[in-house]
Amino acid sequence: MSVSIRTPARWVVISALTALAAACAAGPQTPPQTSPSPSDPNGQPSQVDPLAPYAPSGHAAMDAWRASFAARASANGRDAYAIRAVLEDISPLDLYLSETVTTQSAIEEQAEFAKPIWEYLRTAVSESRRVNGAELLAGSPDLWIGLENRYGVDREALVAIWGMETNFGSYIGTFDAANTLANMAVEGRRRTFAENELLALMKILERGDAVRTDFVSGWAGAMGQTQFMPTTYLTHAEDFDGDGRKDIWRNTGDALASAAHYMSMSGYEFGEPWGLEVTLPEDFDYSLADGRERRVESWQAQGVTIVDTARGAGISDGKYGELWIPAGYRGPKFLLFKNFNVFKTYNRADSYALAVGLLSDAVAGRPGLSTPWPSDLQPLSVAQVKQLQSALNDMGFDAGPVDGIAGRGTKGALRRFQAANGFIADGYPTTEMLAYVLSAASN
Ligand SMILES: [Ca+2]
Repeated sequence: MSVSIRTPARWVVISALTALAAACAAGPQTPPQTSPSPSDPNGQPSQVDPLAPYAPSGHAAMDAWRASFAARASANGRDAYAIRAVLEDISPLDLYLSETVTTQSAIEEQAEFAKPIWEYLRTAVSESRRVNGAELLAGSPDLWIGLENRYGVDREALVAIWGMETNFGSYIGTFDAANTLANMAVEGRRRTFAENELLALMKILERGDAVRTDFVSGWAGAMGQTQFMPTTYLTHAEDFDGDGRKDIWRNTGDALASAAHYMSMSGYEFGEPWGLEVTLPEDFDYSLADGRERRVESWQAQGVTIVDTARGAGISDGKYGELWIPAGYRGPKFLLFKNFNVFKTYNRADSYALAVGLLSDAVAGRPGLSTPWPSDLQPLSVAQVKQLQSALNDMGFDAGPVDGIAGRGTKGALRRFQAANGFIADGYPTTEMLAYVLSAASN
């Protein structure tokens, strides 16, 4: 899609007016203010009225929403200057406000859920990304040491997040966060969320951490080299170089420090693996891959073996980990630790966190996976997953709602079917397994 950032021309006018007002206020002949006046971020009196009519956006519902939201933001205590700056230049985007339904459903589609995991990983953890990440790690050792010392987050994890979010700062999006979030609010399904993010943008301006023209974002409002939503920026952005701005757009140190601060606050464990590849014995009880964390020593007692013996030796027996089998018994298997969940605070998809983990290992020069992905397997379509769910439900295996998403409930039900019918009970839906289930259900 080719939506460019709108030049905030009116914002320039407002800025000039505000500067003029400030200059006048500083002069000796300034008349006394007749009523309490809102202030700009520097505490200067402002002539900006947040509730004065805005120029029409060309979209009636957007204009009505803006008038209402400006009043609520003002009642919420937001500065007149900041309200006006955020709401002045909004305009309808087809992405959110088009009449066609297909565009709307495209918004909701998350790439992580649409492709088999190995296809997703092929682009997310590409060889060029590994090479670029490794070069960036080697290129500025002082930066990485400084970040590790201050935040306790491993450099390879930081570079992997940076690579995943914006290809190391090379693609930070072409939207304006204020406009895209305003569109989201008008569209309506995520109005409360979007309005809260817009209030955060206003607070950022009030604090002076960034300026209005900084707010470059992706289509959903995530900003800068590490794709922070405005509320995350408010709570976690950092001014690493101490120049008074939290510039996650242009300043790599600020961006990476902000990501490191966020990961640190999410419980990142320095020097610990996010996960380790394991192998399982042939008679392994796959129902143990149920999302429950167990001690490493318990896993070892079940025959779970860490492939990288050197790194495995550094893991304490009492550490808790979850067994994860993302692509069935033929594919790679993992013990996942705390840092995997820290990656998921960035993006809740398991496949995203796995990509971050594998990329972090790759840029650190660690060996890749010993077991290949079963890429010959054809993933089930949504319609096929529904058939599977419905057949499992008919036979009493309780797959939950027939929604076409092969989640935890579906996999658990399939596992119970497999165990009852003499298959390896990995719960992984293949076309072959679907055929068995449909055949059993029709008998
Ligand atoms: Ca800075």
